[in-house]
Amino acid sequence: MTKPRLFSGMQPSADSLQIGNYIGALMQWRGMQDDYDAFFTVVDLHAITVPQDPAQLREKTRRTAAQYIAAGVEPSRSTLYVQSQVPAHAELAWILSTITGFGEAGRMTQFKDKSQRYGADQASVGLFTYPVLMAADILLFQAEAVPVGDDQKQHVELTRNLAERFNSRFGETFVVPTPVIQGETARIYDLQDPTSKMSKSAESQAGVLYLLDDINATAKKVMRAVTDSEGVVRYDRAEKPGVSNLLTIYAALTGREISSIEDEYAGRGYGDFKKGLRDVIVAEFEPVRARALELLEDPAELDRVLSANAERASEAAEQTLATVYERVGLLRRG
Ligand code: AQP
Repeated sequence: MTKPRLFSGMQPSADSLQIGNYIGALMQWRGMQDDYDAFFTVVDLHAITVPQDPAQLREKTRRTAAQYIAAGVEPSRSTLYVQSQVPAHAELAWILSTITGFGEAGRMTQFKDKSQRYGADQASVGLFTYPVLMAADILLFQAEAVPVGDDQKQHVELTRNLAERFNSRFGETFVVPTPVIQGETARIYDLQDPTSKMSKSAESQAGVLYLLDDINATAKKVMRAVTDSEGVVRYDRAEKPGVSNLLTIYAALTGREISSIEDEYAGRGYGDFKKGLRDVIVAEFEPVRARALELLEDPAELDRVLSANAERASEAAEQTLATVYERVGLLRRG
């Protein structure tokens, strides 16, 4: 029996992924490989929607792929490749952009956030059409499931709308995908500013836990995380965003209920709680970091694996693209 398709990806926009990427996406990816024909992409074409240094971008792309593998994505079971090595992504994005409303694209909150960060004059058209490229990524593979963090939900909604619009205008072509989002753990916040989403390319790195950071630096960041003056380990997102965020991370990494962690630390204060969390994070990160760094010692082998996987991805993508071109009425080369 053929397995349903799954698509997901991350931008190579930093030297290292952060714990939100790990909990919100990678942990899910790892667990879904058995049940799905999965495509995991390093979305470098998305990363260039904001300025990137060319040499560093190549390095970040390899580093991102190495972290996927180190976190448990198996390139012999799932298709792990680099987006720009499969031209069909950009080709389908163009077609989809012709059926996307300007106002519809303008409502995407990520564009609003990022264009504010870079300033209206610096924000590129590519940043504006980012969600259309993401829709193309997903629809190319006829993916049924799209495991993402909560921040990407709006983009998957747009993808669904575009798939339905194309299907009704040109005939059944695309599978309409469903976002797979893990409730409470779907959004991890910055440790120094626990009302903002943690981001790998954040301006200040003080509140970001990077997978590839020196493990002592990570431990220090956990111990310095912002809490509150109540001194009680208790989940309350509105009143206690810092402690609630730490509880979310603890629960996600251990698979425990938040209430059981609250019980364990009842009457013990934040120092003990942070030490407990630090140990959990260090134990989780250490093997992933070691494996990723080992893979990066042989970039030629990593590049070879990625190229072979891109071949596999191209075959699947070209099939969808050929149907789309046919449906839209483009005259094909004889
Ligand atoms: N803080 C987060 N909590 C839970 N999930 C998160 N994700 C990202 N941040 C969190 C999920 O990780 C995947 C990576 O997506 P991406 O690299 O394409 O872009 P992003 O969502 O914009 O991630 P970052 O880390 O914030 O990157 P930059 O700084 O480059 O913008 C997605 O599944 C996302 O939901």
